[in-house]
This record gives sequence, structure tokens and C-alpha cells, in this order.
Amino acid sequence: MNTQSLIELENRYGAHNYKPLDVVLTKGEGVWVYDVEGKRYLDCLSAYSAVNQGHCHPRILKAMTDQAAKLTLTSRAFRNDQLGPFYKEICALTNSHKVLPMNSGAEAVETVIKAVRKWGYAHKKVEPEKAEIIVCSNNFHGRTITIVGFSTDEQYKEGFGPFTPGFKVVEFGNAEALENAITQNTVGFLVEPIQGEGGVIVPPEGYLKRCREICDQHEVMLIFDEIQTGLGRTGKLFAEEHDGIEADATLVGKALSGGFYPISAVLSNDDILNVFMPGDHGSTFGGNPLACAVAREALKVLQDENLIQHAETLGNYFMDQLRAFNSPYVKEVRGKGLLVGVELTPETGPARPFCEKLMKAGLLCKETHETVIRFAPPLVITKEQLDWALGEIEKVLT
Ligand code: IF1
Repeated sequence: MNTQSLIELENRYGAHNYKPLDVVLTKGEGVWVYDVEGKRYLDCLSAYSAVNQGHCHPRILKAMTDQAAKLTLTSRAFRNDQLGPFYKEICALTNSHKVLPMNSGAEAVETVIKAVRKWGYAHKKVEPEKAEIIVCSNNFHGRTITIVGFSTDEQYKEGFGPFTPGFKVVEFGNAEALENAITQNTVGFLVEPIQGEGGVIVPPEGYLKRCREICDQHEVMLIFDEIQTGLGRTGKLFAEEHDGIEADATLVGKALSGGFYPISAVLSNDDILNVFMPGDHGSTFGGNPLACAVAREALKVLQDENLIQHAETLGNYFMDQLRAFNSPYVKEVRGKGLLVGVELTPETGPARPFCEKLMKAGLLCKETHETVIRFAPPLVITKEQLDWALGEIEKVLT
């Protein structure tokens, strides 16, 4: 089937909750994806950073097919032999005490909300039903009712209320606002170290460190949503490392499977995840052996191929080159590692036509917040491939 007929099928039968670029992909390999007409594109989105290890990485593919032929799902009513090794390896890598595996990123967010609330009642002696979690303006943490309920983007909420109470919003990047919002009922502060969907917003220098201190002073759990920024994307294993701090709980998803399978996890200190008792939380697929085998290999690939350091080096080069274009359309180039946002000037108008031009040139990327082009290629991208992309971007931006 060709592009047009496949798009018609989607439009005819699917819910219209997306407006994708009109490219229908059928194959991926490393940084490259191919559409149904056989045209090749360099993927500069990596499925929103889920494909950090590159499309269809052969080692992860093998781990997946080997495990799929052996055992895929037991449910958590029984144990499986992949879970323990996965726990041990991810805790060692991330310096965590405990892990709780789920499937989607939003589920990891929901899980940490439950855990931190329960911690607040048990340990901070917050009055029943009074626990508060502070979040930031311009946040993106997923699409469930609870999560969109504390979004500051009206479109994410409109028509979906009523929402879950117990959340307070403070300005992102403003540590004083956080401190002022804390009460004796505050149990957690949930924040993205760099806001992804919000437009690749890097907070002011020292902000996260100050948040760490404030949370320590007031016995508030600091929760980093590293679902997009984690696992090498920003040139560190976690973006928190840029500030030399550690969160009390860290959420991972996306690249935890290298894009093969929905796997997410809450990583935490003992205090937080130890609140769960049998029956408090769970998921049919969470922690299944297929997911664990895939995640174990995806994490090994990140380390064995030195992708984290590579992201830092190439990311800096990428941003330097983009800035050197001195494009009249560009207001700012920002980001960390290979998570890069190019914000257009207000006069330039929306970013979408630029993304469409880049698509014609063989480069796939996606606008965010109307005026920002986000570039996040797989971390396996070579300098030569990046130079080719830069050549095409330069043509479109100048
Ligand atoms: C879509 C955005 C990116 C996330 C952070 C939690 C989640 C996400 C920091 C939830 C998910 C995804 C969702 C996906 C597109 C993508 C996205 F544009 F929507 F915002 F990456 F920027 N925390 N982000 O970025 O994880 O439940 O989806 O597994 O909604 O189309 P999820």
C-alpha cells in the first residue's frame, strides 16, 4: 500500500488525536528510517528519545527475540528469572536502592505520586487526605487524568475534568517560588530537569541544586522525571548529573528499551519505594521477563557503545554549528547533549513548515510549542551523519 492509501486508512478508522507529518515509515536501522515508497530519512526525533540506541539495534533485537522464544509474561503472581538481574543491574548503574517497573512513562509518574503520598502519610505524618505535590508550569509528564490535571497547557485539560486534587503549580526555574509554596503537607516536588515538550527549556544555572537544598530543608521528596532527559540523551546518564545532585526518586521510560517495548520504572531511595505493601500497586505487564531482558540489553548497549559521552561531544558540536549559521529566523539554540531546541523568532512564524521542508530534504524532526524545532537524533549518530544533517538544516534555515 502506498502513503496516501495508508493515511486514508488511519484517518478513516483511527481517533484523530495526532497530526503527524505525512510520512509512513516501514523500516528503521540505526539513525535511518525508510518510508513505504522507499525514501530514506535521518531520524532527528528518535521517537521522542525512546530510540537513543538507534532503530532496531541488533543486540537489543537479539535479546528480545531470544527472550520472546523462551518466556514473555508470567504476571507478578509468580516470579521470573529476568526480574532480579534487571533490578540489580539498573540499581547499580543508576546508584538507586530500589526499583519498581511499569510500562509507560505516565504509569511511572502515577506510581511515584502514589509512593510519595504514602511516604508523606507514613513518615512525615501528613494529615490524612492532605498530601500535596508541587509541580512546575509548562510541565509535561504524560496524559492520564491525574497528570493532565496539573498541566498548565489548557488543551491538555479542556473537556477532561474533573481532575485529581493535591497538586500545586509553581514557576519552572524559580527556586524561590518552590520554597514559598511548600507547606507542612508538601510531600514531593516533581520536575523535569530540562523541559522537553515545554520547548527544550534548560533552567537557570544552579536552579536544580537550589531545589535539592530546599527539598532537604523541608523534608520534601525531590522527584526528577528523566523519562525524556535520562539514559544518555543530554550527555550524562541522567540530566541531574549536570548539577552534581541526586533526586530522591527518578523516573525512566522511553530509551529504557531502546524503543523495542514499552518499559518504564521508578528508581528511588529505600524510603520511598519501601512504602508499598503487597496489593498496593501493580500491573499485568510491569516487570515481565521480555521487558526485563530487553531493558538489560538496552542499558548495556548505552554503556558498551559509550553513547553517553558521545552524546555530550556531538551535542556540543551540533549546537555550536547551529549557532554559527547565524540564521535570521533563529532566536535561540539551546539544549544539552543531543536534546536540542531551535527557537524561531516570533516574526518567522510556526516551526511546522520548517519541519516539512526538512522532511522533503530527508530529515525527520518535530516542532514543539509552535515555534521550536526539536532535534534529538539517536545517540549512535556519527559525526559524518550529523554533518550531512547540518548541511540540510543550514539550507532550510538560511
Ligand atoms: C505523546 C510530548 C515528548 C515525557 C516526560 C512523561 C512522559 C513523557 C518528560 C509520558 C512523554 C511523549 C508523549 C508522546 C510524545 C512525547 C512528548 F511531545 F508529548 F511531550 F517527548 F516531548 N514524562 N512524552 O516527555 O510518557 O506515557 O508517553 O510513555 O504524548 O504523543 P509516556
